[in-house]
Amino acid sequence: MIATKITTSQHLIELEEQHGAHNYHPLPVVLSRGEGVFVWDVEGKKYYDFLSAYSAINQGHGHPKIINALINQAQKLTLTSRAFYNDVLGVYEKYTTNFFGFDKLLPMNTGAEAVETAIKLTRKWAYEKKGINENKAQIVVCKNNFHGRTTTIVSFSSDTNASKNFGPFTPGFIIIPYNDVEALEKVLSENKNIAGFLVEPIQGEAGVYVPNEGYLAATKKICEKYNVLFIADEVQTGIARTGKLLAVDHENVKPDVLILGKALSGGVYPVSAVLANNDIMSVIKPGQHGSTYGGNPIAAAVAIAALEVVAEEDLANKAEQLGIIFRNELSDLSKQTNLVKLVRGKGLLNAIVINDTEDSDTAWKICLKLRDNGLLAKPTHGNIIRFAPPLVMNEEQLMDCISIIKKTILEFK
Ligand code: IF1
Repeated sequence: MIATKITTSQHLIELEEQHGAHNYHPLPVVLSRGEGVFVWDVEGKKYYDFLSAYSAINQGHGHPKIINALINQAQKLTLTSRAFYNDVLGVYEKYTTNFFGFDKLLPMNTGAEAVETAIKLTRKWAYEKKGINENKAQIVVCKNNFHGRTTTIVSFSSDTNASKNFGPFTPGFIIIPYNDVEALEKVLSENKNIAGFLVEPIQGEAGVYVPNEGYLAATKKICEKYNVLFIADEVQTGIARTGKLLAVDHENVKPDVLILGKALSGGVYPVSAVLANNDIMSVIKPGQHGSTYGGNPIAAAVAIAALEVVAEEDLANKAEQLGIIFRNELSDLSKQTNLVKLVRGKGLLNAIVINDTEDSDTAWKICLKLRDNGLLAKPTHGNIIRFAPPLVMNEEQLMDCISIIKKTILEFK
């Protein structure tokens, strides 16, 4: 039993520095408790969480319904593997396929695993249903995509920081510009071996890039025209974050393959999933794909609770309404200071673009000041600060956060 002596933030940072791989550069704050929209650091200072673990905590920290589902299931049965059935998985699969309107669900754990699953499913469908010659399938992706960090996924990243020296890379991917309908039409009309189009409805990591109205509907139509699967990566934009249950719902687009993660479990447990209809999902036969923890009883119980919270607390409409207030208030700010170039986003997935060069540390310094003023956020690439609070935030709290952001930026030197 490691003695849990009183430790300071600094000491805990030093522990990670000495004993942990340096694969992150966190904002210097050490959190020890979370509740709703708030987190507390080791010294007891309270903050608004304006990142929500990159949209995994849409339901707020420690939501009682989800935590109770975790505790109750953990005390009964945690893991069976898929060698045997368990009494929760089928219930979760039924609930979740109905919730999103698909025939089948393939349960995994992390977002990247779900993206990899979608890639394998799409390729298998291409060979066994579309009739593309084996090992010839291509999947179209977008420039500045972020779909996770496995070797195959970084094989089609356009961010050299994500891919450099991780080769050799997986072939079979074509990169086109994001938000460019003609680019998709061109590549699908010229190449008969396209199996799927993998797209984020809003590019989160790239800096909350919202495509033109109609982009998702137009690209879905083109996929139908060329019998190509439309694969929506809603790991970050899904689960009510952008003001609808799914970001594709803003354009009434029904993906052929839907990828979920993050807030599917409300940030309580790693849960991801791939959903598709029978004509696609039926190509996966026993023993052809899976994972030790995929579909475990805790994941199933937690995800049901997390989705029930989304429905019961009407989180999509909350995100929609609060997002409108947020962007209006922050747009005013861009008129008061040239430090803020613009505000963009949908629902409660927003970002401000700081008027400085990509490689400047201005956004980082602003986030340090936001931290001092009681609000936690972090820059994405360079000069963009993403703002993504839990969707359970109320209007009074949002206004409080907006005043913290305005104060911090207007006082920033
Ligand atoms: C990190 C970024 C966000 C995702 C989309 C799949 C995944 C993610 C659209 C993979 C994960 C996370 C990864 C996390 C930080 C965060 C992130 F900054 F990395 F890019 F949100 F924008 N599809 N995004 O956003 O899911 O395997 O992580 O469960 O790697 O630091 P995962």
